[in-house]
Amino acid sequence: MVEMSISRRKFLMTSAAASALLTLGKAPDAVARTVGDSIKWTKGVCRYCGTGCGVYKGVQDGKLVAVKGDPKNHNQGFLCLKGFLLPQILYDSRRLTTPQIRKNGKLVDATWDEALDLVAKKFTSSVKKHGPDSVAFYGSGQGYTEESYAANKLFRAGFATNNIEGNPRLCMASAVGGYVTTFGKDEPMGCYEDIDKADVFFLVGSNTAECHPIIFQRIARRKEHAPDTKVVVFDPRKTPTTRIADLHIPFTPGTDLAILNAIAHLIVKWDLVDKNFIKKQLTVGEGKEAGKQWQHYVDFLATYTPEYAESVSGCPKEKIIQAAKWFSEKGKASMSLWTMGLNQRIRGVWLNNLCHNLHLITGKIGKPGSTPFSLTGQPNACGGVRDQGGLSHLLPYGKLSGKPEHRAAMEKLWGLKPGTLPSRPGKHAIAMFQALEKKEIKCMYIMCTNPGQTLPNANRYRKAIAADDVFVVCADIYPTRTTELADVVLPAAVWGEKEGVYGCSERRYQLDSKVVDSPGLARPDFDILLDLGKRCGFGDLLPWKNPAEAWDEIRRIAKDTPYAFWGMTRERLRKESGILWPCPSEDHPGTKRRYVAGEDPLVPADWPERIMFYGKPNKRAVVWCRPQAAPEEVPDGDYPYFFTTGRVIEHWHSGTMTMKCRELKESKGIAELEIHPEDAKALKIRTGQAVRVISRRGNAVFPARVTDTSPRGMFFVHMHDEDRLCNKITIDAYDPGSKQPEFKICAVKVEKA
Ligand SMILES: Nc1nc2c(c(=O)[nH]1)N[C@H]1C(S)=C(S)[C@@H](COP(=O)(O)OP(=O)(O)OC[C@H]3O[C@@H](n4cnc5c(=O)[nH]c(N)nc54)[C@H](O)[C@@H]3O)O[C@H]1N2
Ligand SMILES: Nc1nc2c(c(=O)[nH]1)N[C@H]1C(S)=C(S)[C@@H](COP(=O)(O)OP(=O)(O)OC[C@H]3O[C@@H](n4cnc5c(=O)[nH]c(N)nc54)[C@H](O)[C@@H]3O)O[C@H]1N2
Ligand code: SF4
Ligand SMILES: [Mo]
Repeated sequence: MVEMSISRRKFLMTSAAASALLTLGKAPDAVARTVGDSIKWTKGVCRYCGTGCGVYKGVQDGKLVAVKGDPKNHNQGFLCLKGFLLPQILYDSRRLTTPQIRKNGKLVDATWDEALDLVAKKFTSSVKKHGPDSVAFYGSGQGYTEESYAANKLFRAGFATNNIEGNPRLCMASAVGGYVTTFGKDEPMGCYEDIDKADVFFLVGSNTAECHPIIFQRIARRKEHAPDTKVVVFDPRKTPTTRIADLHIPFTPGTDLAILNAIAHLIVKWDLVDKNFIKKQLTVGEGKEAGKQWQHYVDFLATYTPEYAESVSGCPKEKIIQAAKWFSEKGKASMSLWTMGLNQRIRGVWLNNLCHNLHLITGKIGKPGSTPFSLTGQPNACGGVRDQGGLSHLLPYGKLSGKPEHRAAMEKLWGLKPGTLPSRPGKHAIAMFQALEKKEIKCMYIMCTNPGQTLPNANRYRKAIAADDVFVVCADIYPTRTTELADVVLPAAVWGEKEGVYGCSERRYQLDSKVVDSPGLARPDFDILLDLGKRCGFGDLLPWKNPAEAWDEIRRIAKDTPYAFWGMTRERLRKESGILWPCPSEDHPGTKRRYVAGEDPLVPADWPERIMFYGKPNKRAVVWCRPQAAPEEVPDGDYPYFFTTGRVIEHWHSGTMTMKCRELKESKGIAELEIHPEDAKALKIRTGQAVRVISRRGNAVFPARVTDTSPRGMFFVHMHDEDRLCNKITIDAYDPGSKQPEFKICAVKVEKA
């Protein structure tokens, strides 16, 4: 057989064609023809991105052989190629199938008893000797809700520490900060159906085409049906997303606060604000004098003329004016979607606030097609970590670990003695790895995430994880850049081999199904955590026989909170293709638009307004004055270029899964440094040449690709290549509010390697 690398163009075309085939309802036939007729299909969810596409998993002769889209789910049967190729992530020969313990520097096979007894002994004796905060858990927006919940309970109620974190800190923390400061409660208020009703899309710092392909496809479909639809993309780079844009707003990295404020400035100047909505539903900042509030905002915006924004950002003012015109046009529905270009910034929360502002001042919110919508990256960052309280400062379902009354309420729900839950603040992700570095944290359990590759300033934190006198446990499905540093490696069951609930971007909770057994000794994370809990003496806290029992407890914990999903029984989730919360009772269909009277069951029937922002005590959302502020590190004489990192459609984060799929590895398997032709000329660099990228923190070598996708003065690489660690270069400075690191911007120099 001739091994030929398929071109990327062909790859993308194949992806689209496969998707098209499936929506035409040809899927069962087409897939069955390639895999045979005796296939058994079971409903589930894609385990990759936060789009949360519904799938059917096809099993034949005890093997997961195919995946097809669920036509009844929001994705209407469409999937991207990563989704179709999921079966391959189960069956690579490199799967971890045996627990391993590091002895004399080498990982050697062990039994579960040996491995978990050792983990239990290390964690419990560390708590005894050094106190509860000497242990920590670092989890993931890719674990099931039941798994994250079990870990949360084990660490907070069992070990009595708030050192519970996860990769959503690197991803969604600024979105959480934005929602909470603006609306008082986390999570989007809109839904995917809004896409079908929107006339104008703002895609801000989001490469939707590559990172949320099925959402992007829905936007493209909307444009096809309503050709007047406008798509505006705010991104310093040209991407496959900017390619369908009616307007691309390019700018110097880090200057989009000025642009978003300039858009608000114009809307106010043109008097296209919704005065009635502002008067009845909003405040400007918190604690401002009622009468002067609006004027305070108008005064704040005075600086942000389009001319000023152009001078700060380099984006021609005509483009900013055009974007403002489209967004604010009366009678048109506007939807904004954003992701890491905004969140991974030291001003991530502010940027989120600025997106919300545009919707609030125009009243383009809570109506079909009009909504601010933060796209979630991972399949269960919303359901399993944000909602369920898997970050150090949170407790389940909107409660905070720093609030005595919230801890007391949780203690009651969990049947704990008053005072059991710790009041000491836990550490956020970066602080946690810094505490590991200082040996304040001595034992860490890492589950379903690969921080040895994906933390910023990786040299520093890889060293901390690898240090001899700390004890790090890592549960994964393959050897990774983290397992290579860990003291104990636990083989986990993967998607398809276990069951649990995922919650995607639009508050849709869905049940993912087990269809095959895991190989060797690999076990579901849920079972491993329960087993460890027992060995540590906390069996009573985790009394469930299976994830379904834990789910019932979770439903009970969430009852009477704004997350109300009591109505989502396991039976319903098994039958239905996902339900959007709030869903307070078993006969409730779920809620498309939150806060909206007549739609959201938590808004009282006699509420006189269209919307009730019940997350805030005064039921008003907040318009925030957030000024332009520079990134932590900008180019200078020594490090003259911007460096940014991100994603391509073929691969997933650290590549542990997608690099096991042949078709995906062959397309974009290697991280290339994208260099603008002018920079390449000045630096005398040609495509294919090895280039060393150097920051104040570290360096890595990439083959160059000369292309005009990045603007002059800015380099891009994708983050998926475990042999070329871009995070040795990135910066670990973080947003003071959300503590989310500024992956998207740092300064570098380059030299030929
Ligand atoms: N194929 C694929 N899909 C994924 C993932 C994956 O690994 N692979 N991961 C999932 C996860 S967890 C996440 S968080 C999402 C991420 O989804 P996205 O955020 O869409 O992806 P990124 O490529 O990280 O970054 C988006 C864009 O931010 C731009 N950017 C850089 N600097 C700035 C700036 O100063 N301002 C603005 N406005 N933009 C800037 C970059 O040029 C980039 O195009 O994707 C999810 N989907
Ligand atoms: N340079 C740069 N770095 C970034 C970002 C960026 O934009 N640029 N983005 C950041 C963001 S937004 C995110 S979300 C993070 C993601 O960072 P990570 O979460 O570290 O990356 P993943 O590759 O998704 O890691 C998931 C791990 O879980 C394993 N796994 C898969 N299924 C299971 C399972 O069922 N159980 C267990 N125990 N393990 C499993 C996989 O093999 C993999 O090693 O990266 C962050 N890092
Ligand atoms: S768009 Fe996301 S959820 Fe949907 S199939 Fe692709 S990777 Fe999976
Ligand atoms: Mo993410």
